[in-house]
Amino acid sequence: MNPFKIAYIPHSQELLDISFHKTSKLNLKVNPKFSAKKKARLKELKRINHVAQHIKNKIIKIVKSFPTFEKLHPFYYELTNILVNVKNVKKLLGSLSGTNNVIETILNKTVSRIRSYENPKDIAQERIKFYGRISSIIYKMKNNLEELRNIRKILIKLPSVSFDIPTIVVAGYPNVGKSSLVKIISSATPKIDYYPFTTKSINIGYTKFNNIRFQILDTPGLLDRELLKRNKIELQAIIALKYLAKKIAFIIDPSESCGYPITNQINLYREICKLFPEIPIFLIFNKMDLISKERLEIIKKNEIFNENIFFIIAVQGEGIPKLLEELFDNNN
Ligand SMILES: Nc1nc2c(ncn2[C@@H]2O[C@H](COP(=O)(O)OP(=O)(O)O)[C@@H](O)[C@H]2O)c(=O)[nH]1
Ligand SMILES: [Mg+2]
Repeated sequence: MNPFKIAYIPHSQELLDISFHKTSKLNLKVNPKFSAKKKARLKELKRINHVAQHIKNKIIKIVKSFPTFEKLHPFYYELTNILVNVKNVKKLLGSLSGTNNVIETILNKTVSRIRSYENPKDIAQERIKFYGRISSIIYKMKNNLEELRNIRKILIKLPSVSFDIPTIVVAGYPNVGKSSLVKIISSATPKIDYYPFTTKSINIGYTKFNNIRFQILDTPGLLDRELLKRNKIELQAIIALKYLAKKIAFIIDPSESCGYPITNQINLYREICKLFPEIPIFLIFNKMDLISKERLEIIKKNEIFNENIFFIIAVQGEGIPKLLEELFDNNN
């Protein structure tokens, strides 16, 4: 499951508007027997306490709605870290919590000043000054809140993966037909387009084979380059392979209509084999409708594959039943 159920984060102006608006609707009834001075004092105290409390509660709610990052499953921790940088999120949340202490201090000072004033006009003045101070504190948090809003948007949309279902991760270069395969074998409805990187994040589908439920992950295309040079989109695929894959379905497009030479695709395949030596990897040649027998023979001769290769036409479903039988065989 996606562990991020983060509370709504308002813009700074929005936070102030709501707090002041709610406070303006506050029931300010005080004992009619009290003196005018006392009545004025009590009303203003009620107002400032309400504003402070409302903002503080909102902030606490936001901060608490973030999970403890260290307790996250490593899949989600690493995904969070590459997408939004955990250290930075912690810093932002820390400074948001710190705002609450500042509000508390200002509130206490204002309360004692209001208590010491006799003139209702001075008391009202003090409340207005308090509103001003609170506003400037919240405005100072403007960029901070905007950044947290963006982080929230990213995190709440992370895929909801299950860790207790056998998982097959589909990997390969962009445009080789990963999403097409996932679509045909599972419940996922990934976006399929003739552009590399249409899959910018991980899509999930489920399927049953011989009564066993499988989770199929469609990952963003990987390119044949060093791990350190990989971008955020590609790293998501690596993280899915690392933490979730029971098996890997690695797709190659020998027709090269994906826009990438077969040698590069095979290099990537070899690299993935080296990175994950303990995970069974199924080598799949897709788009067999676009390549001649002669060309295929040349490729096979040049590359010397020791492994079993599956040949499919994902968009037509050809070769899929045979592939699935092996892929979903629990003894493999
Ligand atoms: N001719 C042919 N086209 C395919 C086949 N499989 C996928 N495609 C096309 O290749 C393009 C990229 O497919 P997609 O599944 O989005 O690739 P991904 O980037 O690896 O997920 C799309 O235009 C697909 O329709 C196939 O077996 N034969
Ligand atoms: Mg795709």
